[in-house]
Amino acid sequence: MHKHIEWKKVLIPYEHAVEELKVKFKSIRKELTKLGEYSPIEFVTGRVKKISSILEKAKKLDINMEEFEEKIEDIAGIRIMCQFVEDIYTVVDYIRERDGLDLEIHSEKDYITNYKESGYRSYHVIIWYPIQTAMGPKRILVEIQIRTLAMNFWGTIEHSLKYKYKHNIPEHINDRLIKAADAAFQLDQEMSEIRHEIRQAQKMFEVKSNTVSNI
Ligand code: 0O2
Repeated sequence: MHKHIEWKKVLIPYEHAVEELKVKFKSIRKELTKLGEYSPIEFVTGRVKKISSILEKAKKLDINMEEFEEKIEDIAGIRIMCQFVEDIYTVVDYIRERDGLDLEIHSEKDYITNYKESGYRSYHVIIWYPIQTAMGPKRILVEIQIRTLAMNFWGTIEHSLKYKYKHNIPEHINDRLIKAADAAFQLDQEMSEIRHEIRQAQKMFEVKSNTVSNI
């Protein structure tokens, strides 16, 4: 059996990192909104991977539990949702600009150009993030997933089906899911085509609601 791991202790810095990074990305949106500018970030979520999922992944990747913290890249996960595919790349640029400042880029996975066989689309940036723990400084891996609202809709549903069927989704449902992934991406492309009109309309709506709230 593997060495005994004090999970509660091990996962504290990961929880800490998720909280900090959520605040940082949410504040980009807050700042831009306050300035009356368009935010490429629609909303941000985060989670620490469940212990059972960490163990499952370690088994799948045949990882020794001595080294799981360097090998499992998504123990801490941040998810950034965008309205348009173009916004994803703006957010990726934000992160790249911070490389060497408050984070360090470990790697990038472009599952938009190279979408997965399942139909999964998202852009992943894996970073090293420094954290100050009660025991001193520590550097941990965090996976930042950047995706559109449509990609998120699909991903969330597919994830729950995978969970329901314990990774063995029946073929007829799988076929539908692949079709749905393509349809979601087509929706993203259609929205991109009329992006300027949508943004103008949203701006007009913002001005109007600000005027109303000033009365
Ligand atoms: P949890 O704990 O349930 O949130 P893999 O070997 O396929 O697991 P890979 O290629 O190493 O993954 O992917 P990566 O970049 O490490 O990302 C893993 C995470 O990306 C997953 O977390 C999902 O959040 C997301 N993801 C990757 N592929 C898919 C997919 O086909 N469908 C969905 N819905 N999400 C995917 P977990 O493992 O689900 O973790």
